[in-house]
Amino acid sequence: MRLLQFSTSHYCRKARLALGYKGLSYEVSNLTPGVHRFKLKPLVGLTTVPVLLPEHSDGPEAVGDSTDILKFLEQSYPEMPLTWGDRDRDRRAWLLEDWLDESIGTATRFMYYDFRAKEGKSVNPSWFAQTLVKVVRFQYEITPAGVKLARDRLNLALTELEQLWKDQPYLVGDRLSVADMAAAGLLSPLALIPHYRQNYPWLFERIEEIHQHCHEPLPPGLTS
Ligand SMILES: N[C@@H](CCC(=O)N[C@@H](CS)C(=O)NCC(=O)O)C(=O)O
Repeated sequence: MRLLQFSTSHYCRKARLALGYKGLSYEVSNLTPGVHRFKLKPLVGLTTVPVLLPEHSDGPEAVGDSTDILKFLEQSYPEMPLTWGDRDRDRRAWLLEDWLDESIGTATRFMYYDFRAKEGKSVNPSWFAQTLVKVVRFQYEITPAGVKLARDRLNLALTELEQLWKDQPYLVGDRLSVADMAAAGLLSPLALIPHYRQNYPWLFERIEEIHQHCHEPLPPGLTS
């Protein structure tokens, strides 16, 4: 199996967490931003990473979108399940997964690139890195008004996640699920932002534990 990715993408991290949790062996190909779309569009009709190439005669040639990758892995590799096969828990886990993917993953991107352009410039002040930050801010229309909406959305989300993770280390049921994979991957960019590190220590403890379960190296900011 091969994962087409950007090494820094939090959506790709989410897919790697699921692959790692299931103990599947795979290779990664790091695509070059910009030209990536010429490779991806003919494969899956999308221009975003991650894309999984199962490289298996029985399966599809390519699976695009991190949620569909998790669904594909769940169906094709039922060992180390990330769902239950029970209607209520599965529905809740996939609902949280979708919310984290569509709403929260976008909000963390806004906060992360706003930080990298301002007080977080020192993370990588090189001309190349700062140009990339500018391009991403332009591409996703990361404006001050959008950043404010993202901040409010994250505040609400973190209040809810704290409640869910307070009594037990799983968002749904009694073990890790697609919801935890999505949360740990898509909130990981916040680890570099001091405000979140100071105010939500429980979040980063949880992100670390999930990465350890999934044998995935820790995200920037959490690496010792
Ligand atoms: N909902 C998609 C989002 C993936 C996504 O936004 N990927 C970004 C990198 S973090 C990307 O490939 N951007 C490049 C582009 O839009 O051309 C998923 O879950 O896979």
